[in-house]
Amino acid sequence: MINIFVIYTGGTIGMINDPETGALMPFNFDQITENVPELKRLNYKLTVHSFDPLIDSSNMDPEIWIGLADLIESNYEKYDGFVVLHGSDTMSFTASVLSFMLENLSKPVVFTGSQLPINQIRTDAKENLITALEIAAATTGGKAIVPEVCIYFDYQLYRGNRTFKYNSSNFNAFRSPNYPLLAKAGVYLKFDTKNIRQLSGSKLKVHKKLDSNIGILKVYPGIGQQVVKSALAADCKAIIMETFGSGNTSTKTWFLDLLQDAINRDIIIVDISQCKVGSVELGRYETSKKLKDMGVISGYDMTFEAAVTKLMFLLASNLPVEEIKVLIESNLRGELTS
Ligand code: ASN
Repeated sequence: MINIFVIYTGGTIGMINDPETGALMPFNFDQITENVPELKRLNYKLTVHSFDPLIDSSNMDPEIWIGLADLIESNYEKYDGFVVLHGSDTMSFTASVLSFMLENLSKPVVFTGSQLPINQIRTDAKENLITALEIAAATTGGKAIVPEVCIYFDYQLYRGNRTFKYNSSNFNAFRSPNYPLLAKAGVYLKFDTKNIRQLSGSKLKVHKKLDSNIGILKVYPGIGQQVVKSALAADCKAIIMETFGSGNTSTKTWFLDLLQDAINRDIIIVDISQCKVGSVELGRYETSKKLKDMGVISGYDMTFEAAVTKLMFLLASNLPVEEIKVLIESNLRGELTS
């Protein structure tokens, strides 16, 4: 029988309304099983680990991510696949960070959740949960079909580190504009194997250190010198700079001088675009040529979620800054196309 380890972290899927305030808050796993009698008809052995306390995913943080990676590592040999029930708000961050922490993954880690609680009549939770379990259990020739950290939501299976939460009110909450779907669920569950990462054959290696010393500089026309100065003066090891179009910024001397000064202080500046589709191409325009010359690093087509978590993972590695810069621009887990 197929053995699946379900990790229930919280999120809307298992929430009920607080009788006093009316606000949605997480509730225990029994509430999930009671509402999905179909689970008994699946021929899988499910083992459930519930977080204590269960959380709304807005309270997710690196310490919990390390605990999650640890939990998967210590149960890795016993199970065929993992399903993580998680709030949708930060699901893309958690899926991204786990893709970096779980090196040489050969089993599915499928994230899912829902936009409506499982006890509501029009809920999207049941389909998401049942199909996520089927994906975690799917094998061919004795091997997992999807040995990746992925997100299943609203009939679509995505590579986790390519997603972001796009919609807070519809069931199709996620988008992955720079990487195609891994599978689509309709009458059949159709895997697109050419988009799924192949196994390396090496043993799982779990990285359990993260460094969140990261700053953000989101540029906009008219951004003031003081704003840029304070963003770059923060005591950070790396700054994610969210730029225009294919990685462009103002070419004002004061702006470029402030960036150069930060780089001289060994702060890594990673350029990702405010556009959700397409890639940073440093040097394509005059407005990014100088960035490239001074040593700004390209985030290519990485999502913000992937960029933040990749930096947390790499900054904790204790590698020299120059090596970290090379790795940021490299494709480590299918998170970027360079
Ligand atoms: N606030 C919820 C969470 O992220 C949203 C959801 O799950 N749909 O925990």
